[in-house]
Formats: sequence, structure tokens, C-alpha cells
Amino acid sequence: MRIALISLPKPYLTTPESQPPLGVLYLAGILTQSYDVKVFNFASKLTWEALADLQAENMIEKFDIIGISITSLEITQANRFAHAVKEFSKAPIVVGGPGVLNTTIKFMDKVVIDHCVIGECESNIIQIMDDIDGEEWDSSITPHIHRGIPPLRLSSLPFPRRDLAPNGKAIFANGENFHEGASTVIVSSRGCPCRCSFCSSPGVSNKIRFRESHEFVNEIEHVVKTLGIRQFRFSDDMFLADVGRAEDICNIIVERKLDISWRISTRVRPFNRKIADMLVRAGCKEVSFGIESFDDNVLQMLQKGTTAKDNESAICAAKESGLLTRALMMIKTPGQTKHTVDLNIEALMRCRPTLVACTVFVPLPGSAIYDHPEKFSVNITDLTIDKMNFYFFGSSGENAVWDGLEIGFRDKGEVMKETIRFREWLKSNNLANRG
Ligand code: B12
Repeated sequence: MRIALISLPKPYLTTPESQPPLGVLYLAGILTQSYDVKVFNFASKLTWEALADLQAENMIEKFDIIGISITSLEITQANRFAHAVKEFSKAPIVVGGPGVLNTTIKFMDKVVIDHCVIGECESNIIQIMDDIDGEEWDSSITPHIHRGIPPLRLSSLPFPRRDLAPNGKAIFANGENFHEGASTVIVSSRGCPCRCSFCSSPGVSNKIRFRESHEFVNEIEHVVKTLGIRQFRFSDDMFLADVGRAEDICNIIVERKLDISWRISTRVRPFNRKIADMLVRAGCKEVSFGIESFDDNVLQMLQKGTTAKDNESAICAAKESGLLTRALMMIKTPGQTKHTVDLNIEALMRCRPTLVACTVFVPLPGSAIYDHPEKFSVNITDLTIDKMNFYFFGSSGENAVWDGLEIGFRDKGEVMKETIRFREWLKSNNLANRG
């Protein structure tokens, strides 16, 4: 069987090639053991260029199954893409990825999407593909829904097949490079122990599971040896979910004298100077913190379990250790008051992270706010998935701010004005970033 696995274009990201699609590459690790697999990572292409690529290679009609990986925000793009592919291929189209949830299947275009796979699926992906290929499916009921079975032990999985997709550079803040050659992504865990109300992880991932520290570092060594890549984004939801385990990983990297640079994403709690120094010793160059806001009112509504004070001290501790810092923030969120933007600006002036990656809050399928907006004193007025534009800073000027949310009893115009004021401030202080 010949299987195409597609990661859709992401031209709105600053360096999409630097972050190859790990989920797809994990699946390729399993599927290539039995089948011919070709990965298409369209990264910075535009959709029509991606399609032209598929046709130019004269390849697509040779595939027996076409798989597309999506987040919720890519469903409309996947629908359009699938329509275009069906013009020149009869192969069944299957979508999977974090965007396929019970609550999002209704957004899939039944005419062109034949199968959906919900969740991680390494344990039964071969079976799913065999079923799709071998059985007669009732074409009046589409998409057919398959439940993925997540791997029991992450450490028993084959390494993701990074050799099947191109790797880019510049994974660090401000385009910084610490080594020659490309960058890549890697995960040491899946899932998150926290239950923030805006995050879709509770709906997307199972409970947190860790890889064994040695086995994780083995993958790093394998990447260095086989691909010569020394720059990594550890893309765990929360790398410091277990500080003892993070310490083990750092110690192993130091013991093996691996000359690598990496960045992590984590919460501001737990974080302190000791942890920062431990990370730096092992080659960590940058920490992205889930700050969200410097307004405690907002943090409470987001069920973040952190305070504005925690946010400032984590950024300061990281900077003292010499780390680059990225503040991941959201604006126009539940709990926003007329004071929120001032609180944000004042705190950012005090702690000055290297950059701020700010997005407009949208209720992601899989999150508590999407499921129960009333509990967070918001009203979602527009559920059209492709209008949920996150991006605060477009590739050419600004993107429109998504306007499908009413916050408490606040005047919509006022909230919009505050939001734009924050964007202008970030821009004029050179902190604006597209992520
Ligand atoms: C790293 C990361 C990124 C990186 C991606 C790097 C990369 N290419 O690997 C970058 C920075 C690009 C990114 C960007 C964004 N991300 Co992101 N990201 C993540 C993160 C933290 C880890 C992803 C990962 O590597 N997981 C590990 C792999 C192994 O799992 P996986 O991708 O889910 O793949 C498995 C299954 O889904 C399935 N599968 C995947 N693809 C396919 C395809 C087929 C055909 C099949 C059958 C199965 C299948 O099999 C895989 C193996 O089991 C997740 C958090 C999470 N918990 O997943 C968020 C997450 C995926 N991101 C999310 C979001 C919202 C975004 C952004 C929109 C945020 C923003 N404002 O910028 C953007 C844009 C992405 C887009 N195109 O829409 C949400 C998606 C929510 C949703 N409901 O869809 C998540 C879940 C975060 C969250 N908790 O809310 N992200």
C-alpha cells in the first residue's frame, strides 16, 4: 500500500520549516515498517502551490490512501484541499491530528473527507489503514470514525522519521542560530498535568505520559549523528511537569557531552534560578513561558493556577541565568477588565522578556471554555471555525481581531479598543512576534 501523509501549509508562522510535523513523522515511523509512505510537509507554501507540487510530481494518483494532519483551525483548509485532491485522485482521504475531536467532526466536509481518526493512534494505525484499504465502506455515511489507540509506553515507539521531511533553521527568538545546520522538534512527554480553561490539551491528549530520560536523550543523539542537527525545540506541553525528570535529562545531556542547543515551553510554576541554571548547563538557550496575562483576574478565569507575580519572577530568574525568554500571551480573554492592558504593559516594562508572542484568545474545541462558555462569563457569538483567527500580527500588517466573543457585561467596542492598544504598544516596543 502507498500512503501519502500531508501537513498543510502554515505560511503564517515565522519559520514553519524549522518545525517539522512530529505527529505525522511518528506515524511514518510505524507505517514505513509495512508500507510505502511519502510525507509532504508544505510548511511555508501557499495552498495552491502545495497542490501544484502534488500534481507536478505526478504522484498523487499513485497513492492508495491520502492522510491529512490538522489542528481544529485547519479544518476548512483541509476541506478545500481535499476537494482539490479528489479532482485527480480516487484514493480515500483520511484526516487525523489534534483537530479531530468528537466536537469537530461536524465541521468536516462529508463529500470529500472519507475517514476521521480521533487521537493518538500509533497502537492501531496499521489496522486502521488496512481497514480503510481493504473494506467496502458505505459511501452514504462519511466520514467514518476510527478511534486511535494511544501508545502505552512512549519509549517503545520508533523514532519519528525526520529524514522524510525537510528541516529548517532559526528556531530561537529573533532568528538566532547557535549551531550550523538545521533545527528540529522533539517531545519527551505527551499530555499536560494542568487543566487551563482555554487549552484543548484536556480534550486532545490523554493524561501526561513521560518517555524514559535515557531513551529521550538517545533520540537526540540519533538526530545529531544521522542528520547533523544540533538545535532542538522540546515541544512538550510542559517540559517541567516533573522537575526531577527534567533534571535527569539535563544530567544525561551533560554526561554524554552533547553539544546541542534547545528551547522549552513550560509554566511559570515551578520555575526559579536553580532550575534555570540547571537548564542552561545542559544547553538550553530559551524558555517560552505560558504567561497568558499579568492580570490575576484573567489568570483566575483561565484556571491557570499562577499569579502575575509568578509570571514576573519566572521571567526574571530565566534572564538572570542568561536564557532568552518568550512570553506567550493572550488578549481579549475571559476576565479581561479595563485595567488588564495597563497591568500587562507595566509588568512587561519591569521584566522585559526577549519577545512576546501574543495571540487573540479563541475558544478552541477541546477546551473547557468552548464546552461551557457560561461558566467563564463569556458568550461565543460566532462558532464559524475558519473565522477564529488567532493571529495578532499578520505576515503583511495586522490580521483582523476575531470578534466572536462577548466578555461578561463589557462593551464590545471598549474591549476591542484595549486590545488594539496592546498591539500598538507591543509593536512600538519591538516586542511583537508572529510565533
Ligand atoms: C509543538 C506544537 C506546535 C508547533 C508544531 C511543531 C510541529 N510541527 O510539530 C507549532 C509552533 C508550529 C504550533 C503551532 C500552533 N499550534 Co500547536 N501545538 C504543539 C504541541 C505543544 C505539541 C504537538 C506535538 O508534537 N504533539 C506530539 C505528536 C506526536 O502528537 P500529534 O501531533 O497530536 O499527532 C498524533 C495524533 O494527533 C495523530 N495524527 C496526527 N496527524 C495525523 C494525520 C493522520 C492522517 C492520522 C490518521 C493521525 C494523525 O497521530 C499522531 C501520533 O499519535 C501541541 C500540544 C499537544 N498536546 O499536542 C499544540 C497544539 C497541537 N497546538 C495547538 C494550536 C492551537 C496551535 C496554533 C493554532 C497556535 C497559535 N496561535 O499559533 C498554531 C498553528 C498550528 C496550525 N497549523 O493550526 C492546539 C491545537 C488544538 C486543536 N483543537 O486543534 C494544541 C493541541 C495545543 C493546545 N493544547 O491547545 N504548535
